[in-house]
Amino acid sequence: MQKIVVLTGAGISAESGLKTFRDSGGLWEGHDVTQVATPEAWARDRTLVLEFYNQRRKQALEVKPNPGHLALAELESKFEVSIVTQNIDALHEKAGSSKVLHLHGEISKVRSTEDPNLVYELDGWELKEGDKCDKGSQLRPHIVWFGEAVPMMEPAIQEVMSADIFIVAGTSLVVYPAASLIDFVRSEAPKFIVDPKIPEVTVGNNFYLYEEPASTGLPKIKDQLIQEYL
Ligand code: BV8
Repeated sequence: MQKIVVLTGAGISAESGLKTFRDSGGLWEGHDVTQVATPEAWARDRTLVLEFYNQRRKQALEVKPNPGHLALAELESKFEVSIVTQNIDALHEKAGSSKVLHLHGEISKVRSTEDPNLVYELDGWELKEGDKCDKGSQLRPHIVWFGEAVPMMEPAIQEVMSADIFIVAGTSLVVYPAASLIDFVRSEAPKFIVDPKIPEVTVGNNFYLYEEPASTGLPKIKDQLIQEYL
């Protein structure tokens, strides 16, 4: 069975109603995301960071997958499909994708500030000051902040290197090391990208370009793959 590996970003969740980083000019309620999603912000203003993620968690719990997520889930009936997402929402899982690697963490999870191996599913949307792990330390979002290492990068590279077919959907390829994953695709693997604003770095890099939203582009790619690669 041919293996498809898909790298997704905030753009695939845009039509489900979740703002992308670039859309809002990288701002949330006037705050620069790269200044709020950091260990320094957590040390300086924990309440602001808790509120930032509580608001996004509340939203993420309410939204539904769109035809882009669903097309990727449907491909599992004909191909082995492995999703590497930069997103912290659970829309791929809600759409039915069974193999999802979250490079930057998951909004529904929280972890101990004392022992990073103590990870919990948060019940509901709100994580509060004083919510503690079993060892008595404050819980934090189980998210990779800017300036923090990306522990899932090695497994993600292995996935991309094993791809027979590679798809990029809804990412500006600005954030590293995630963006460097496109350099690990085998030269013989066909590459597809779907984005209304195709990132510069992929132009002339022999990607099949689908300059349109994921909700229409991914169903088209799905049909093309079934026609040409089965
Ligand atoms: C690290 C969790 C070292 C948080 C995230 C200068 C140059 C280069 C790199 C750096 C630099 N300065 C610092 C760095 C490193 C930094 C980085 O890359 N910064 C960027 C801002 C330049 N990276 C890091 O800090 C990483 N860590 O380097 O650590 C280290 C090593 C060892 C030991 C210690 C330390 C950690 C990065 C992870 C940060 N966390 N997420 C949270 O979400 O709150 S990243 C966050 O931003 C998201 O997860 C996502 O990954 C990223 C946003 O990217 P996209 O998903 O691509 O979203 P974006 O809005 O940019 O693009 C959307 C795309 O969709 C667009 O192309 C748009 O056209 C398209 N679109 C819109 N609508 C649709 C659509 N597509 C399809 N359909 C549609 N309908």
